[in-house]
Amino acid sequence: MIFENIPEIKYEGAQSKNPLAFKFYDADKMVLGKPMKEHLPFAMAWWHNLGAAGTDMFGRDTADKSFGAVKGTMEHAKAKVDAGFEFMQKLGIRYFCFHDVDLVPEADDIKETNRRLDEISDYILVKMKKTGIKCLWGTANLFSNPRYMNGAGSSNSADVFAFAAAQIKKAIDLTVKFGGKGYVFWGGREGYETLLNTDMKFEQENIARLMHMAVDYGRRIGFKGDFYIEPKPKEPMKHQYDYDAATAIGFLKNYGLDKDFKLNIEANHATLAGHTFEHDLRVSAMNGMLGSIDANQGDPHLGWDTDEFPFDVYSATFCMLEVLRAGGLTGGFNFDAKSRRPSYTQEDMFESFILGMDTFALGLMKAAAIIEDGRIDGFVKEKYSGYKKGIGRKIVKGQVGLEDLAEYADKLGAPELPGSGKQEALEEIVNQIMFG
Ligand code: XLS
Ligand code: NI
Ligand code: NI
Repeated sequence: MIFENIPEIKYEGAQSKNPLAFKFYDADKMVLGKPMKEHLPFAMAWWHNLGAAGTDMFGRDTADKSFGAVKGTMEHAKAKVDAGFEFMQKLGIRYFCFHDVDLVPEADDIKETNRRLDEISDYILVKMKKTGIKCLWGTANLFSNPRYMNGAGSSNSADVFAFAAAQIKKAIDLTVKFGGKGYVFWGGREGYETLLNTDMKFEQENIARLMHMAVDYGRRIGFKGDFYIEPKPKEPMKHQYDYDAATAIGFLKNYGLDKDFKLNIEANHATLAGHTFEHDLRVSAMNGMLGSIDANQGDPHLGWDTDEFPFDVYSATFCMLEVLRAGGLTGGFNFDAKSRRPSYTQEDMFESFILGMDTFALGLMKAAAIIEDGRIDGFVKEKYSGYKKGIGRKIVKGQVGLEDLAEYADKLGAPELPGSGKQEALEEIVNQIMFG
C-alpha cells in the first residue's frame, strides 16, 4: 500500500468534522431519479495527481510523488499505477484520464517510448479489470517537448507534424485498448506569438488535416467514442486557436469535423477567455456538443490557468444546471486540478479530491433543487412567450419578412418596454435555494 495512513473515504454527512470523509458526496443518494455517482462520473487526471509535485516557475518540487521508486524509471511508472488505482479506489473515483507521457518516461526514439507504453498499458489493464475502474479519455502530450515549440499540427516543421501524428496514433491505440470514452485534443501550443512570423490560415488547415487523420484512424480501429477539443484562449501561447467553445465549434464546422467531435470544457479555460464556466457549457450544449468537463477553477485575481480544485459552489451549481438541462454528459468530470504548492502531503491529495467531489455534489443537489423549484425556468419561458402568439409566432415560423414587419410596426405606435429582466429577484431565488 502506498497511502497506508489513509482509510477508504466514506460519506459521513454535513455535520462530520472528519477531514477524510465526504460531507455531501453520497454516491448512491438519488437525485432527480438517478444516483449521484451516475450524475457525476468523476475522473482522476494522471498528470496532476500522480505527476505534479508543486513545482512552479520559482521553485522545485514540494511534494514527494516518487511513490517509493526512482523517478524517470519504469519502476516509477508502475508505482504511479499502483498509487493511482489505490487512490481512486479509496475515493470511489471510477475513471481516469491520461496523456501518453504521463504513463511512462519518454525516450528520444518513439519506438522505445511505444514499447514502454505497451508494457505499462498491459499493467494498467490488469488493474482496470480487477477494480472496475475505467478510462474516461486519453490524449497525447504535444506541448511539453521542445520539438513542439511551434505547435504540433500548426508546426512549420513537417517532421514535427509527422511525429505528432505518430504520438496521436499511439494515444488513440491506448485509449481504445483501455475502452476509453473519449479522445482529447487540447491545442497546447496550437497558436502564435506574433503574426509577423505566422501563416494562420495554413496552420489552422494543417490542424484540421491532423484531426481528420485522427478520426479516420480511430474509426478504422473501432474507436466509437467522441473526439473532443478542449478550448483554451491562451497559455502557453499568447493566442491559441481554440480560444473558446464558440471558436472551436466554428472551426469544427468549417472543416467538417463536427460530427465526430464534441467539446471538453474546462472551467479555468472558460474564465481565462473572459466567460463564465456556464457560458461555455451553454454554447456547447446548444450546439449539441457538450461532451465532457475538466472540473477545476481559476483565481479571478490571476491571469493564468491555476487549476485549483473546485470550491465555488455557485459555479458548480450553474455548471450542473447546464449539465442537467442538457441531459448529462457523454464524458465525465475530470479533476484537471492540482493541490496548491504548500499542500504537499498525502492527506492533501485526498482532501483536494474530497473538496472537489463535495463541491460538485452540492452543485448537483442545488441545481436539481433549482429545476424542481421551477421559478427560474418558468421565468425564462415566460420571458419569450411573446413568440408563442401573434406576430411573434409568425416571426418564428418564418411567415413574415421585413415588409410585413414594417407594416406591423407602422400600426404599432411605440412598442411596450420588454418587461423587467428581474436579475436581482432571480439571484434572490438562487440564494434562497442555496441556503434556505
Ligand atoms: C491544460 C489543459 C490540459 C488538458 C489535457 O491547460 O487543461 O491539462 O486537459 O492536455
Ligand atoms: Ni484540461
Ligand atoms: Ni487547463
